[in-house]
Amino acid sequence: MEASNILVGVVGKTNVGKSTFFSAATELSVAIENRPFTTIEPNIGVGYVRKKCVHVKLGLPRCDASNSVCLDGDRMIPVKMMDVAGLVPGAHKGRGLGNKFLDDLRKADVLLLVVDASGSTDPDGNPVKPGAYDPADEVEQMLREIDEWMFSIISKDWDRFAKYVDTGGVLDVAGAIAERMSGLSVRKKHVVEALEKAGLSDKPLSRWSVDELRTFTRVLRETAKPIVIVANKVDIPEAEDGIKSLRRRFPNYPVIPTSAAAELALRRAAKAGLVKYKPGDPSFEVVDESRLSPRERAVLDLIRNRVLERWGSTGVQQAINKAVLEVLDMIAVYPVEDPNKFTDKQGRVLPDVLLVPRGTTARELAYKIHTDLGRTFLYAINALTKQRVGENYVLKDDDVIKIVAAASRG
Ligand SMILES: Nc1nc2c(ncn2[C@@H]2O[C@H](COP(=O)(O)OP(=O)(O)OP(=O)(O)O)[C@@H](O)[C@H]2O)c(=O)[nH]1
Ligand SMILES: [Mg+2]
Repeated sequence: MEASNILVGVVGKTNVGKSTFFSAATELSVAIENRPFTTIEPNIGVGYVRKKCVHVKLGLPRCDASNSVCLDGDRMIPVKMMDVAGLVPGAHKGRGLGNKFLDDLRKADVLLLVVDASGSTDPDGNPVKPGAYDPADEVEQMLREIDEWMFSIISKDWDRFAKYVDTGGVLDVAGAIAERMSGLSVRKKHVVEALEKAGLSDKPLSRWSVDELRTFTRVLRETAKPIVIVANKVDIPEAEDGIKSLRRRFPNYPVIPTSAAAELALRRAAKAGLVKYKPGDPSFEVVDESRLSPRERAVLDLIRNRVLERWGSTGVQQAINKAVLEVLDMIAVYPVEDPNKFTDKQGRVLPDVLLVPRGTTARELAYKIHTDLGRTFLYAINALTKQRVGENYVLKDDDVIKIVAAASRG
């Protein structure tokens, strides 16, 4: 069973650490270099949301995680991730690599906007001395580029579409807009919300000014492509001021202090058996001091002092969790066959976990597992309480659920 269809997109200015972040999160090796435009083709991989495994809550000694991984009581739930080429201001006018590559992110549900919090790259991504630039300006420039990209998609053929909706007797205007933008993973609820926020719910589309269409685009971006600001390079002391500036100028965006390079180094050290470290941990443990080279020791000391003790973590896991669990508001649900033993047909304990939007009902879950299961749904059993629940039961985070369907009887 696939754990989720969520796609997390990694975007931002060139040379700020997007691929480093992606590599740390997915453990794939990709090209990383200190120069602009290292990445050209998108990198696609699997990262993980980290969440306490429900087997711990249930007091079970262990589980048999199958579509996910259980690391000593922490469920690592896969989500798709994509790292794309870097932007520069004016990309929508063709500067740098342009903005066409953002099309690869059309299906993204949430964007991680990686910025250089240390201010050590100029607007074109060239290395400069730390503190030379304000990362809040970088965020502003990047949001503008993302908006220009969306505007170019939305405004294409807009007049014809607007006339068709206004004169063609289309009753469901939001639905028509959503359908037109389904390629951008825009859903009707996003459109309804954006129309309301932009104050355009009742205005015929053909009477919108260009400015109104731009406002609508920006608001739609905020709802359909929500953004978490990954304030990277916090291992560099100048990032201290950068974080303050970001939080001051963008109070409505989550800002996660991050050191992607530190996370990458820790994961590699853990893989090599040099340290004990789980992604997202506030600290690590050296396995055997005598096995560390002086250089390795220096790097680990730096990570401990400048990143973990100062910021609490490397931020990579926190950014993914923030994006999926808080911004997208996903909850974890564990489907089982036997609600008493919490096992599947093969007797595996809590093998699968699914990420579903909060508000998902038992029947909707059944549909996600299998269309037949949804169609022939009879009732569900909440394995935590052993109670029978109906099709409209709204799932809660960490629910363990057995679905009983006509097709599965006998
Ligand atoms: N100090 C520091 N450097 C970092 C960090 N993350 C990445 N870097 C460095 O930043 C440079 C660029 O990293 P990449 O991951 O290639 O950046 P990118 O954003 O993917 O760049 P493009 O693909 O060229 O747009 C490399 O030298 C990295 O080692 C970090 O957390 N701290
Ligand atoms: Mg890159």
